[in-house]
Amino acid sequence: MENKTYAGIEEEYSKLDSAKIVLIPVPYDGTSTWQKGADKGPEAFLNASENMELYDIETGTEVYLQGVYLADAVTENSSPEAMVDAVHKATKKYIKRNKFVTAFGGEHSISIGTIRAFNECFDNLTVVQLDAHADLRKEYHGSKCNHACALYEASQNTNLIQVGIRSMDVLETTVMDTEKTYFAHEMAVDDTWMDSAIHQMTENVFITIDLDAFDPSIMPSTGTPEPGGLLWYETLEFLKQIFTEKNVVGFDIVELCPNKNEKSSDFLAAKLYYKMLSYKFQNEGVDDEYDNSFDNSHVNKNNNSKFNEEDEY
Ligand SMILES: [Mn+2]
Repeated sequence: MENKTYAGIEEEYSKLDSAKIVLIPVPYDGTSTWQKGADKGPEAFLNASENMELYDIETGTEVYLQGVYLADAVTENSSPEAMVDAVHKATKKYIKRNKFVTAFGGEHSISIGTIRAFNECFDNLTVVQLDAHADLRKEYHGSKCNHACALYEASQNTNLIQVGIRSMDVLETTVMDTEKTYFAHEMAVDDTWMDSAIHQMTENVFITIDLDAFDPSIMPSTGTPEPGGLLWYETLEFLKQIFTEKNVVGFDIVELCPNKNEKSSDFLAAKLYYKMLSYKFQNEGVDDEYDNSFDNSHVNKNNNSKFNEEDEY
């Protein structure tokens, strides 16, 4: 990837030591079943980000001043399992350095690694998934790390809330918690879904956005577009409410499948990412010290701690 800094920001805002935010690109597309191309997502997203205004009108902030470190891309692709391990490791490394960690895919299976890391580092984690597809298969095409399985693990060990769902296999109904699932056809006729979903969240929230959650009219460049998706302002309203009321500990955005003749999707992804950072840091001064609320005492106190296996960071 040619991009040296995120959004072309000056070097002083892009250094790991001082940056509060870390962005991990994961250009992985090993298991997609229909249209390939999500491996080109991070580059298209970064290129679009370089052509974006860095002042956010709504919050009146320039969030890049908080510092954004563009990490080395995770390029491990020898197997879906090895990719997930590499993403898990990179994510955890930066969480432990007290950063606000974000990732950009790549297909949705990368989120198995990010969510696993956040779930190990934060108590009572809620995962909010915006997605057209349930992604709850336990195994698909011989792997537990297929994109169709992206949220199975989270369904078993986190408080998973699924939003925008409009496509799934009948077998997934046996895994799905319908009390915490907001189907697109119901959201279309019910304006209480946002409050209801937020009410079900614990304090620590990780957000995973599969861009196919959006309606294909505004987000056509994704591997498996589905009609009847989320629109821009309702999505921002929902996200803003989560960032305001909860402790969002990190997020990832996946499944941008760029098309050289259709650039608006790349810009939507770029703007969405920047908006989420703007909401996260809107009340934080540039000189305030960031505390990602990860408690290092977990690591040192207890020798049986789940952090011991790979503390070499
Ligand atoms: Mn998905």
